[in-house]
Amino acid sequence: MSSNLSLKKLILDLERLESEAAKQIAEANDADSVEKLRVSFLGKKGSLSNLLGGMGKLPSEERPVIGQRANVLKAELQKLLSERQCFLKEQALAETLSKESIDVTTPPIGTSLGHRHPLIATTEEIVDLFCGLGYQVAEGPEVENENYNFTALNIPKEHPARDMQDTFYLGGDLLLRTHTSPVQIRHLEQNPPPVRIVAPGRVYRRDAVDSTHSPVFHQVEVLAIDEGLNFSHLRGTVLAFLKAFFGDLPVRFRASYFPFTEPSVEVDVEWRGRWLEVMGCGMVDPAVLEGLGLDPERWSGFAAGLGVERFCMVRHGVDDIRRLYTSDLRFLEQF
Ligand code: 2NM
Repeated sequence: MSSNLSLKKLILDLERLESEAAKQIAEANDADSVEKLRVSFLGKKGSLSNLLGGMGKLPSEERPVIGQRANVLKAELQKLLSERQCFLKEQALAETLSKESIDVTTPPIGTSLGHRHPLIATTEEIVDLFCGLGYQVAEGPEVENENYNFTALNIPKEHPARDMQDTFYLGGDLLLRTHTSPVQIRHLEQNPPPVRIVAPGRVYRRDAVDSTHSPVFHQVEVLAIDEGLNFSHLRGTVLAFLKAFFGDLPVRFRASYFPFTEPSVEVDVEWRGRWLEVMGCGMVDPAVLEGLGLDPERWSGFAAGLGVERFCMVRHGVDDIRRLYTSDLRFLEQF
């Protein structure tokens, strides 16, 4: 009878423990509290161990009844504890996510994208404008020979016109090109007209350095060869290009001389109250066409050459050409 009483009491205690534990677990609000509850209910010196300590007083046939119930209770509490732990974790994460936000437009720290050099950007802008008029890009070597750089361009040996473009001679008949015109000659040798090309690149002159001169600079040259091309086509092309690059500024054409064009002109734009020379051009001299085996009675064309540095300096108000070559980031980062 007494053992029956203790059995009932033990079962009641287990049931009370279960409901009490379930209540406290449901009320635990952080991971630490849940862990403390686990220790206090299921730990070695916890409530469940304590209760089962009283099992020794039971007759041996009743012990498995309690043992089984205790195991069920233990499993049940473990399940409640880990569910609560999961729930709290998820709740904390949801709260963090709702509070914290990432500004994806914030500039990165410590990296800088950089940008094109102003000279390259100007070259590309000029080339793009001519591409828009149907021209194709042609390129060639910076180390040239006398024939392509001078003779084929109607500048024979010993002719005073060679003095206008003194260059760096590399031995033999090799030299650094003084303009990109040799690219046009090479192109015409390989491609019969009609031709419309634009030749950007680095060129060399034996010049002393000052605020407007450099022994290395950049050119874009333009060439159109076709049947029936005349000075009006040259004028219209130059005006369309200058309007696209500078906007609607006054433009004037001045008679000039180049060995490879006849007639030849220099082109000025009025910029901040003064006339600025921006390019040279003309109708390709019949002697140049004949040298290429083209009949000047059938083919005619125009050519133009411009200095990229001048265009870049006018566009951005740069006062000294040397700023474009010294790679001072305080200067370059303004573009
Ligand atoms: C200029 C001015 C005028 C020019 C001529 C040629 C070629 F190859 F067709 F003969 N290319 N570029 C030329 C004409 C260049 O630069 C101021």
